[in-house]
Amino acid sequence: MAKKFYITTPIYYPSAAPHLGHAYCTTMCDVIARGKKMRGYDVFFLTGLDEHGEKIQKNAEAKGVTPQQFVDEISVRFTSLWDAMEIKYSDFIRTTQPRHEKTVQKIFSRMVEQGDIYLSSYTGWYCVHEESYWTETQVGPEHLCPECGRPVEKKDEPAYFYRCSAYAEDLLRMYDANPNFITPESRKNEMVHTFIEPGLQDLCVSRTSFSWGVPVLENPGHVVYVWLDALTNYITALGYLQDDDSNFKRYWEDPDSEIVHVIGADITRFHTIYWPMFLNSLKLRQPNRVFVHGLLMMKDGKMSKSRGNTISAYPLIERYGVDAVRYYMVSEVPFGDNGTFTPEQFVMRINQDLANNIGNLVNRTVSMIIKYFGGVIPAFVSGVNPQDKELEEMMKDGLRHYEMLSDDLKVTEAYAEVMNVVSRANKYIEETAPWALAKDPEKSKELESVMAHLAAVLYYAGMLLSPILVKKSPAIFASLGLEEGKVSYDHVVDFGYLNGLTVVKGDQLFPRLDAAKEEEAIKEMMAAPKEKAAA
Ligand code: ME8
Repeated sequence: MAKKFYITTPIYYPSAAPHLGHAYCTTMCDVIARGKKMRGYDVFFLTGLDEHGEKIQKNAEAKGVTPQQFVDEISVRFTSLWDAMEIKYSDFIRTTQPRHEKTVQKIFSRMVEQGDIYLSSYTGWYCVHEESYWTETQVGPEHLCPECGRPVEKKDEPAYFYRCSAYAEDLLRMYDANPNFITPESRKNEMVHTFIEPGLQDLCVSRTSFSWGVPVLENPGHVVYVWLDALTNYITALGYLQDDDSNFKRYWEDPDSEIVHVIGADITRFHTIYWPMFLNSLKLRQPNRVFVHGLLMMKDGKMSKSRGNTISAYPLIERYGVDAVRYYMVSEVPFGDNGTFTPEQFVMRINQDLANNIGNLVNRTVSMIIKYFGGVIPAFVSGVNPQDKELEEMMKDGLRHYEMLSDDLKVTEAYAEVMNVVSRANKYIEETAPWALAKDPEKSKELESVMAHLAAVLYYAGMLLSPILVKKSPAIFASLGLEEGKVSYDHVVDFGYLNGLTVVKGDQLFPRLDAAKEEEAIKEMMAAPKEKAAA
């Protein structure tokens, strides 16, 4: 039976339209999900929106619409962007959907019944922007939010609390038993030393000061505080405590299902401390991993909706194609590290990797097979040229590394393995010099072998890059004369698979860009008026 894999993005706040930072996280998850599907896993990929909270309520009021109208409008901006980015999610959860709200109420009631949640009152420093309460020490003498730097306000209200102390020990035991639970490792140390060791404060899980949230059935006037509401999306979307809970059984309850949450560093505390505790309360298994990716920044700091220093993915997709944008995200920022978006690097990646490396290999290989063999791919034989074996071994090793690195979520490195093989193949052309072999009738075997090897590399690269190059990968297969149904992961190092097929010359895969001109064009996109950039 196929191995199960459940991957989630954070559910984003639809307080404004999405920017390239949101697209980054979602694209990385899409690439991971597609990669697993390609390898035969049974995959469920969830993304969605976190639609409640004071910030949404205030933004809606400012616009003169209801919060529901407000989120309905912005949700379309998210789903349209995901369509444009070719994101193939299995489900899109919105926390205003009845399936979610009803389940959150059941979860809340159960926690109250169990004594995990109790009624008290809260006084604290509250940041409206981050929707977080902070302690006196955290806000410092100037009373500024430690996360976003905005002024915080003192608040006092009746509120329900989640009893964290009950589960702190379990949490540390769970981290010890699952060394990969939080990756990268540095994030785990930060959680343990900054939050758990000093003693966890009970978490406020309801509000009375605003109304845009899931009503607490036990106590009218209270709405569920946004993190208990938000985090549970990962199970409500699967049908937890609902009539049809088949996906929940399949992707969550099954101990063999691998569960991965991908998040940004800003929300690590919620996913690695509170979420495991909530799951403990519900007597549910833990996810296998919370992977903390880095931020995509602009030169002047973190890209964020409120700072207005965002760049939209749309003009980039329009001008360079979705594959180029997806490839840039995977290759430029090692997954887990922070990265800075610059027009120079964007253009350099396209030119160096896509145009000069893979694009060039496709172009040269197809042209030479047409020129020397009338378009028919010669039969694959091993060991004719001195470099043949090395190239074959590199492909086999590369495949093993690709799988291992992908499974470990070292996504950037995994795809770099594939691009290394492509570079090696371009070098193999220089070394074997097919144009010279073609002039010597004694060397026809050598020439056949070179062409068969190059075609095999195209199949290999087309397949392994397909989770990123969703449009161009089918074009590579088409140029090898393969019909859609004939493409399968099983043949990725099945070197004789292409024998006798007839290649087809297609359009240039990735035309080389005029660097200076394109850098200017991207700078203009970055300077576009905020509303346009966010569209
Ligand atoms: O925090 N670079 O929503 P949010 C890379 N609703 N990724 C970025 C980014 C950037 N510049 N900016 C945002 C929330 N992200 C909550 C989450 S989950 C149960 C609730 C990504 O709209 C990154 O993954 O502020 C970050 O964690 C997430 O968007 C935060 O999105």
